[in-house]
Amino acid sequence: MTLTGEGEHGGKGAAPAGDPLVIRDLEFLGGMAAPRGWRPESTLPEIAFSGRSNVGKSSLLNRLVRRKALARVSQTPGKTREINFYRVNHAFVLVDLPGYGYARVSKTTRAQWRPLIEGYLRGSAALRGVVQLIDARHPPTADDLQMLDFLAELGAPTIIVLTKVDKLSRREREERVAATMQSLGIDEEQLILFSAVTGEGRDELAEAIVSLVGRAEGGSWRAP
Ligand SMILES: Nc1nc2c(ncn2[C@@H]2O[C@H](COP(=O)(O)OP(=O)(O)O)[C@@H](O)[C@H]2O)c(=O)[nH]1
Ligand SMILES: [Mg+2]
Repeated sequence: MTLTGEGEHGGKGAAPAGDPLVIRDLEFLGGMAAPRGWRPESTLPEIAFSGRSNVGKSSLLNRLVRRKALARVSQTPGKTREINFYRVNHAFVLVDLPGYGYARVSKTTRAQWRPLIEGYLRGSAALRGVVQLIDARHPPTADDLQMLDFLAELGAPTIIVLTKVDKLSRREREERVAATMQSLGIDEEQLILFSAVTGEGRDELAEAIVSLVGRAEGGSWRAP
């Protein structure tokens, strides 16, 4: 079975030509609720998605896999408390981390998430990379920067996605891209502009993920 499903589609219901990630099979494997709690036994490569609550993570995941409700689009930010695992094409696993930094969530609840998220990121031997979401309309929050520092310390390959870019004017886009590259010290190639409303950036993100998973043939960046 190929990763991208290339050459296996055609006819009725086929995805558009050139789709870097044709979803032929999608399965929810389960949720991890505690740092050393249950997690799937799957040893397939894992790509984790991180961002503050309400950044648009569920909407992005749904767009990515072309499903209406893979990840519930939440009206109640901060509700998802587990790390959810979704297997794609029997080839790799999308890992939906709980949204962090939502003010209305109690300090106690937030204190429980951090060890869960950090424990997973430190402990998953199958993790190949992280997609970090940042709201395109605002500078990265203190929580965003803390997460990025943590990822840098781990050495995890990281893709930065600016979400909800449909809400920006052309001029605001340019300003936010320049400011983000400067404040995070990254190149334009490490940055993906995304909109769950228009679908902008979906294929670019899919391609980046396929590439991270592909690199997994050689093992994790932290493998000995
Ligand atoms: N305009 C616009 N709104 C978005 C986009 N993505 C998410 N939203 C909205 O932002 C809110 C939070 O989205 P959700 O996907 O639940 O965020 P999550 O908490 O990070 O999973 C919802 O009201 C979405 O409809 C986007 O690309 N453009
Ligand atoms: Mg969500």
